[in-house]
Amino acid sequence: MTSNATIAAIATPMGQGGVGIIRLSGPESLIIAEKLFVPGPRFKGFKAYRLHYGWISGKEGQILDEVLLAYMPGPYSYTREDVVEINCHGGPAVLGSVLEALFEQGAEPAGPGEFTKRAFLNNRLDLTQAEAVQELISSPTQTGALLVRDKLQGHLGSRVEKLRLKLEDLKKELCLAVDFPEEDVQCLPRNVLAEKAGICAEEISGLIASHEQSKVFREGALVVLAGKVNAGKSSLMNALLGRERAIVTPVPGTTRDYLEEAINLNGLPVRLVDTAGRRPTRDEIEMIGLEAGRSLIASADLCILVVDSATEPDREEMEILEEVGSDKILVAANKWDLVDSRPKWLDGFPGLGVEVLPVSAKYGNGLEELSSKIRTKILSTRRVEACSNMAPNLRQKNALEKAAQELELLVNEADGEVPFDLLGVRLDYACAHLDEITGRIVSEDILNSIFENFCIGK
Ligand SMILES: Nc1nc2c(ncn2[C@@H]2O[C@H](COP(=O)(O)OP(=O)(O)O)[C@@H](O)[C@H]2O)c(=O)[nH]1
Ligand SMILES: [Mg+2]
Repeated sequence: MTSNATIAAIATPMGQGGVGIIRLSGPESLIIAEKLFVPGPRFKGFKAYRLHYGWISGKEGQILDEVLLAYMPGPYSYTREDVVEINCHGGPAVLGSVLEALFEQGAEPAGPGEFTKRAFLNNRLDLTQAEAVQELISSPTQTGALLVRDKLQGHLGSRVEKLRLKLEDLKKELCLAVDFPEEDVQCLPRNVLAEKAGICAEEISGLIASHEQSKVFREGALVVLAGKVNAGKSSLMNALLGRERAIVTPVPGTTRDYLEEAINLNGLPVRLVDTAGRRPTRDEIEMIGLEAGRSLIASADLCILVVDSATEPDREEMEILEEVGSDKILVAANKWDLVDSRPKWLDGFPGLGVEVLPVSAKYGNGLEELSSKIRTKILSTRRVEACSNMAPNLRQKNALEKAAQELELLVNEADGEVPFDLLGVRLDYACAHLDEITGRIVSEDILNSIFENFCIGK
């Protein structure tokens, strides 16, 4: 499946940087690079895995850049092919001219993710590791990146592979039972088959659950600020962001649409949303804004109900509490700076199982406590830290679900009269779905859809 072409691309992001790297991979890598490389004074020929100082020249012999060139012969390279990496200066024009010179010498432009795809096709990585490369690069926070590292090392892949081996063993036992039907009972009693398949299905369910649990680290948790007009939602949004993003005025109904901004809560990526305040209205624009707010609140991982500490929560605020439920809500008692003593209404809240945190968005008080509460509240329902280092991505989760479905069907059917060879087909299907995850057997379509989301140069 691997193409024989030697491919080249800029591997570092576009823009200005101290260094920009151009990567070549394929049988002609060194030959092409050699044609353009003008060695520095102490050069004594290319040595594998060493840096070589020199210059890259263009077609007319003009110097394009001063570089460090590394030669990594296969199979000990990223792609397992011969790889050359040229460290140039990191400017788009410099990199562009060096890349063009390589194309003139016969290199072909690399497609999206083609280096990693070649690494996969040459068995240096399984598919879960190849996908982890992309997941690692796009992790929004360090904690999120930490969760991907085990996958990059192949731990998810080997876990899935182990599961597959268990299913294969079960299949062998099943075949024995089919071949020697008279010994049916001794070979593989139906209840044992069901039990073994059930154990595998459960293990798969565990992996599926960790997808949900770690989702917040990949996609960010949705935290929605809700409440009545003028409670200080926009002020709190700005205070948490640390800049004046939302317009704040004493005029009720200042925010009519919703605003979304990303923040990093100690490793947890959060999509923080400010919504229009609740109040009865006939204004068409405001009504649309309120509706948008409602559906955001409904899909939020956490809702912060912002209330004015000086006034007892009223019907609209209680309505939000009921809509969301105590699991997914925190109350921010705002404008705490304006109250002299602890307001009486607060005492009614703990009974509802809702936590109330005093804050002053205007003066920046209570924000750290609020931030850390937001984080722990979101994570407490997910047990994220414990088990998500192998969390499958969406594609992998879908394949796991299909595998689990086959096994669950098998468990049910094993109890009845369904013949063993038909039950064996369920095991085959389950294995095929697991193979899609590791890439042991995978269609060209799936491969393309995975790698086309990669950047060029990866
Ligand atoms: N004293 C005091 N005033 C605040 C506080 N937070 C917001 N305000 C004021 O309350 C008014 C409404 O604030 P805003 O953030 O626009 O409320 P929103 O309608 O809920 O978005 C503005 O005049 C703010 O300056 C606070 O913590 N203390
Ligand atoms: Mg507002």
